[in-house]
Amino acid sequence: MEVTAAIALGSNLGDSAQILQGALWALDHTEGFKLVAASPWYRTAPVGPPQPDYLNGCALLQTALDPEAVLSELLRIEQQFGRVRRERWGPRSLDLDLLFYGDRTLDLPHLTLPHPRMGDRAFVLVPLADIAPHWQHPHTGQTVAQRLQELDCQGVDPFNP
Ligand code: A4P
Ligand code: MG
Repeated sequence: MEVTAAIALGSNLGDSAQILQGALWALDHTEGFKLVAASPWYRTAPVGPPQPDYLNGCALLQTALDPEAVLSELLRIEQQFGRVRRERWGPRSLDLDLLFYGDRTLDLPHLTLPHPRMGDRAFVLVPLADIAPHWQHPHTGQTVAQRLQELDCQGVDPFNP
């Protein structure tokens, strides 16, 4: 059965606009994924240690792969775009997070669904609201649009190349 999954894309090292565009292309051309929506890009102030601004966006996929297989494809694409893991929350050429997989909840050592920090982050919820405003969080019952109204969206600005 096909499920709709949401991916958060982020980059703040290298030519971020080109990297994110390439990552979207890779998602669309991954066996087992069908890219069904992509948000505009946003320029966002960094959360965490001081580092350059990010470009962030979100995409929706339809897939019959299970959540762990989706995550391994995301890690493969990150590596393809030169991701080198250094410090947690540090700068990265490409970060792909699995935000949700339908309304599935999961708590494995390497995969938590929905993504545990998505609800606190305007840089995730602003683009997600462009493509999935009515998705409902399985724990809180809030939609993306409802949660976004409670967040401060300063530092998340439309990106015009
Ligand atoms: N993992 C568990 N659950 C998931 C999931 N739902 N999706 C595990 C993706 N990965 C998940 O991730 C570490 C491990 O988390 C993965 O190997 C996977 O098994 P990582 O990408 O190596 O580490 P990270 O991204 O540095 O850490 P983390 O905790 O994922 O950081 P975040 O939460 O992604 O934050 N500021 C702005 N403005 N924009 C950003 O995009 N991003 C971060 C990173 C910090 N500040 C930012 C941004
Ligand atoms: Mg990550």
